[in-house]
Amino acid sequence: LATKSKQVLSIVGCANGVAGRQLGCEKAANVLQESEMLHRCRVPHKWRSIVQEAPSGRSLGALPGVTIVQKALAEQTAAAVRANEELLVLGGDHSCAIGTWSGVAVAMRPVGDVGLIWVDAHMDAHTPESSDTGNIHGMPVAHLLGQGDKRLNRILDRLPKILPANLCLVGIRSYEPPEKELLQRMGVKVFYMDEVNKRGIEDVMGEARERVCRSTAGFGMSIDIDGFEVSDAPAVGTPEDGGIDATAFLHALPTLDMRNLLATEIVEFLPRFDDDNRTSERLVVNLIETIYATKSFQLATSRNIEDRRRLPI
Ligand code: 5AB
Ligand code: MN
Ligand code: MN
Ligand code: MN
Repeated sequence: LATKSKQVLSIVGCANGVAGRQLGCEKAANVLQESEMLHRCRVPHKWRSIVQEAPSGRSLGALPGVTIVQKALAEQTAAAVRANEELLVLGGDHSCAIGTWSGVAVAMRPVGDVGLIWVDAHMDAHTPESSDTGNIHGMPVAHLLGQGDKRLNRILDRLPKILPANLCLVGIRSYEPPEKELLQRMGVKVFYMDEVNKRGIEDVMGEARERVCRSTAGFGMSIDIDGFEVSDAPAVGTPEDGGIDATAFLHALPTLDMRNLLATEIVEFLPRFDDDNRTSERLVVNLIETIYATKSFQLATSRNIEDRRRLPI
């Protein structure tokens, strides 16, 4: 692990969009690969690959195509984890979480379970049966927990990829009753937006990180940018008012112990909806820079946040 601080960040793009409410997320990986803002990012990085979407229908008609793409993505993320690479996945609509975390979980099986912090406005905990829209970007959480369609919950192996106790959702403010029932029944911790507003995002993310690391070999973050305030991330297909303040989130990140962060994914960026200042693209790059500057600093100095609070740096 110690050598990871000197490593180049490996980026896997997933150019998928048919599982979203609106088409367009499939353009994000290529936009980010060409992004001047990302080129100037002070975290050294290289693109490992971009997984391309297979032709398929929309809504539940996308399921066969999504299965093919997510298996290919899972093979990429598993290979990156096995090679001890520092891994970032850039989506794509949020169905790419099925591939990202299936690959990470299967590659980590010999070491232990994987914890996951899910930052989102939505629960993404539908099954094909419970969903009103049939849009698979609203279903990755259920499938990672082993629920739903076997084509999507048995990628690379037949086991559930994330255990309920190792999962926390943060920023939630839009969901349908069957999603809440599933998560409650399985015992998944949800930090709703009203709790974030009361306690502050730093406190909530600290508790979430602590929970997902209690009995795991490391943790990941799946960041749906519609979790943030719409003015901070306008370029999304399913905006919801009253989200996480992005500046507060960026300030909270360096207070988290990131040393056992296994991978991050940033999803649901829909480039054609960005504003003239490219606010959403800027947020994606700021998230990458803050997360990986924090992690490499903590590894290089072997300090966690408790040490940093004691020592002047
Ligand atoms: B996202 C909705 N619950 O199932 C559905 O952006 C929205 O990945 C899902 O969080 C939003 O279609 C999925 C109404
Ligand atoms: Mn969302
Ligand atoms: Mn989502
Ligand atoms: Mn969305």
